[in-house]
Amino acid sequence: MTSVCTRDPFFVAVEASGFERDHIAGLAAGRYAAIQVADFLPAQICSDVLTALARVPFDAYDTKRVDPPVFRFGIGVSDHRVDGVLAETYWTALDSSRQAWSALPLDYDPFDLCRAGLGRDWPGAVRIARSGGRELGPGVAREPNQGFQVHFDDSIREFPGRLVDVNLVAQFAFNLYLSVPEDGGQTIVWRHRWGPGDESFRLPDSYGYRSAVVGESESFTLSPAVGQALLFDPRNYHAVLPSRGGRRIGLGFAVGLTDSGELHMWG
Ligand SMILES: O=C(O)CCC(=O)C(=O)O
Ligand SMILES: [Fe+2]
Repeated sequence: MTSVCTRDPFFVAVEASGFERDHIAGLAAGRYAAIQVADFLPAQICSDVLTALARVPFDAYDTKRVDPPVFRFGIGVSDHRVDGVLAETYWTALDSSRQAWSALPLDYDPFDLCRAGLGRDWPGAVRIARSGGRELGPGVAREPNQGFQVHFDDSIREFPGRLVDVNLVAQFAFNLYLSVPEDGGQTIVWRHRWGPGDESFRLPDSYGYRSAVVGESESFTLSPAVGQALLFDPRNYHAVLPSRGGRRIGLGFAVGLTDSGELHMWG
């Protein structure tokens, strides 16, 4: 009798002590679904960045589209997408966001450190992406205390006319966790990608979907730890569970692998 395989051996999260070229290439190729790196940045740096962020006010993402609310410091492209195009408002908001980040009492840019850590073993260039010749933002600090709905991220679907000035052959989402709650706050990733039938599960006016959209798909659940970095393919549906006891703050940005083997990041 042949045995029935119920788990996809390639739908796994690898744990490593740093971002290795083979793992990033494997994520792009579908050999892995996520890469987790504990102690990605020194604990002192994580704590200094968190202390700086704890003293400044966070805004909410557009609460009509993002409910329950998610707080953020810095801006992302998702709040400035109008009919699949990046609106001019993004650039004005980016100027204010750059000023707010550079006013933090830190003598380095935490996103520079994240890009350097992610690219340390990567053979190609690692840089911030451009859109229409202009450099996009480097990322955002996000605080989804009440969780993220089940959703996917795919700039090629969200910005069909193209968001970045290069051809992307793979996309990743990067998160570095700076503060995690005592309980809850797990990230769940399902082995399910968008299909046209999924739109019947879409929550009204929301970025999210009813959780039934993922059906019986297999999933893995990650409990973030302070200092840990997570890189995954955000075309797989994912969600963040609500937190209890403490803020859940992370730095996040999108990463695109280009057709010339570079890694381009944006917020
Ligand atoms: O905070 C997380 O763990 C994941 C957030 C998310 O939705 C993403 O990175 O695309
Ligand atoms: Fe996401």
